[in-house]
Amino acid sequence: MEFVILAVVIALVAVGVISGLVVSSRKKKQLPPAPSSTPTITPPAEPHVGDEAETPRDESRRTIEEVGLPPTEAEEEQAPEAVAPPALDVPEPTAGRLVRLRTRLARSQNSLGKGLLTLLSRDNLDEDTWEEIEDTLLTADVGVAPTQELVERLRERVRVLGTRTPEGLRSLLREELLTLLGTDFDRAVKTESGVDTPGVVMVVGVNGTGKTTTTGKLARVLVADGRSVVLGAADTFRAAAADQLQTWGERVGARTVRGPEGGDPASIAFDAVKEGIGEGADVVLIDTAGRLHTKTGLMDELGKVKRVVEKHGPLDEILLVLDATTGQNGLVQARVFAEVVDITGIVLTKLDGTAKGGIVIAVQRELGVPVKLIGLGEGPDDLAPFDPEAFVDALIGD
Ligand SMILES: Nc1nc2c(ncn2[C@@H]2O[C@H](COP(=O)(O)OP(=O)(O)OP(=O)(O)O)[C@@H](O)[C@H]2O)c(=O)[nH]1
Ligand SMILES: [Mg+2]
Repeated sequence: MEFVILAVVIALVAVGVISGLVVSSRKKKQLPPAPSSTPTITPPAEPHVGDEAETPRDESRRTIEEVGLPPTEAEEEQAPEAVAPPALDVPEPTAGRLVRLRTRLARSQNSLGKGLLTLLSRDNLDEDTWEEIEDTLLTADVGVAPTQELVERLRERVRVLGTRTPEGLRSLLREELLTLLGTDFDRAVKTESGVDTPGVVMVVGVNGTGKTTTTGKLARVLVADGRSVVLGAADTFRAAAADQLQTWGERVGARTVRGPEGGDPASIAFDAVKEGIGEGADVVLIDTAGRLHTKTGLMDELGKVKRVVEKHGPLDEILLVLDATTGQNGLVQARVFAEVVDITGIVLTKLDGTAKGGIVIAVQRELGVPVKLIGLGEGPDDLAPFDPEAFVDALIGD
């Protein structure tokens, strides 16, 4: 009886050893020396840490046909090309974005709205209260002239209408803020040339305001709308700038035209438009630098980029990107840029990180150009079309 059990054990171990040989060539090396002729009982190797993670003994074994050879070095090098391209992102539609992102606006800005409403709901709207209202608006970067205008009109209407209820005052405030923002600007980003060539959009602004991020987010919006996009990396200040843009593009399948670091931004922009025309793209988006290598001023350079691109035809949109958190500084920048290139729209970024949403009013006033887009976060879909009504509602709560 004992002999039978021993024979069965020997047979099992032999099967185990032989099938172990075909499992993998690596495993082979760890096995004890191969039995010479007749299998002998070899004690199982000492278990090591992590042994449990290995294939259990009784799992079905692969045959030699199923076990492929390890890739050769040459194959390993080629491997990445053989891999299917990564799936493209499906960007969110723009409709309803401001609603989705509204809490971000409200979170940072309800100080303005709440402050104003608290003041307006005081029983006695005396001189001091009106002054506090003025201060609140100024603190939110609405700007001196628009603030005075708003307070004057509000005072007058409150007096004439005898409005006293918080709801009544709230709706008057809403109307006045909307008047300041202007409800009849065309705020659509113009991405169609009206002829057979791609629409061309140039994005400008000082460094760090969010130009590249905005260009990337805008490309996503366009792709989501079924348009084909070519990106022009006309920021040659550092190679990483073009990489950053290209990364955005790759996620949605938009190609990036780029040149050498320190190369001529105008010629890259020119090439981007040329290639966009060549391949029948719908839109070409040109990202520009906020800083330069050369001694030429940023403004001279931008003027040149614009002139050179316009050899292909007029630019359809020049977006000035301003960082809302820089407040009044942004206005000074806006003025300088507006002198060199004809700004057609403003993108106000980082509104998620400031209580100074009033800058929207100030900057439109300054340039006479509408805010068209707002940035409400670093996420790829955190760019929303600017809608005055939704904005004011978020500002003062509805
Ligand atoms: N919170 C927040 N961050 C933003 C927003 N837009 C851009 N940023 C961040 O701002 C930083 C600068 O953005 P970039 O797009 O690189 O700015 P840029 O204008 O291209 O900068 P330069 O190329 O150096 O001129 C990045 O960390 C962005 O993620 C926004 O709407 N909200
Ligand atoms: Mg950039």
